[in-house]
Amino acid sequence: MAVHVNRDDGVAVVTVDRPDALNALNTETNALLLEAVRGLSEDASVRAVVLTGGGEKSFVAGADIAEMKDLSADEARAFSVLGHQMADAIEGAPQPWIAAVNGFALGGGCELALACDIRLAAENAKFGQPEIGLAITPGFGGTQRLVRTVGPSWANFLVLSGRHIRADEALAIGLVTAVYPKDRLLHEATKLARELAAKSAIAMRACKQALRQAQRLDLTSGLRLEKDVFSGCFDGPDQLEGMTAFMEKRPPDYEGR
Ligand code: CO8
Repeated sequence: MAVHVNRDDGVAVVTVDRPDALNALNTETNALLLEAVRGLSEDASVRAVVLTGGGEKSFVAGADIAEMKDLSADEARAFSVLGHQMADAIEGAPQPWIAAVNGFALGGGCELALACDIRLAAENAKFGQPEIGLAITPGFGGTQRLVRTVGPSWANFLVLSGRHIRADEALAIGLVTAVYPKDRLLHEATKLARELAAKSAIAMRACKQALRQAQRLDLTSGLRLEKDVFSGCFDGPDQLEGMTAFMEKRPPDYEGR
């Protein structure tokens, strides 16, 4: 199987594992990944997810070029739709998703990382949207999410040139939030996931929903949504427990409601 899911104490680690093809996404891998995302979204015991690539060299080196080569326009649309469904499922998941980028994150791989809530990189990671070199555009959200994540200046440069950038450059432009030595990346990503998993699941979901909508709504509508999600937190027991625990100088014990 090209996708593995390991659950441990509220944290799931999802590994895209086709190292012989640098974890390129073919239809089968996309379908397995989508199935994994949907399964995890329905599993309330999983409160944070880490996404990484199998092998030593790559997170995901893009969509599978060998498979894409002979697609018709209609087949290419179906391929792109599947990719978009996966990105939407990750964005819409109740838990935070952390991309642990352990090597090449190119094309669909960079776009997959962009669908995650937080991106961490290993020092050897490389990012890029090389599609222009194949005479196609990004097709898995890259033209839209990259602009919203790093701004039009860097997004234009990356998409129009097809050049790869290093992890330190990705950090400088805000594409990732931290860079670690390769052998520490998964440890750091899992540590962060555990930290997020310990928060109130209902508040995490509400924050994620509001942040996601910030990419889609105009400011007035977004600020209205924030009032709704903020006040909604006061409908469940976690808010009282969180504030009581703070006042009593003890860790909170959340119900996730
Ligand atoms: N697709 C298929 N096979 C791949 C891919 C890929 N994207 N990337 C690497 N491979 C394969 C190679 O063909 C090679 O296979 P083999 O050993 O059988 O020859 C193996 O992986 C190892 O690769 P290399 O020998 O090339 O390794 P190098 O270290 O020399 O180079 C690179 C690594 C720089 C990553 C190089 O492999 C490369 O440039 N790969 C292609 C990267 C790319 O262009 N990605 C974008 C693809 S287009 C895309 O993602 C569009 C997304 C839109 C829709 C998505 C819907 C889900």
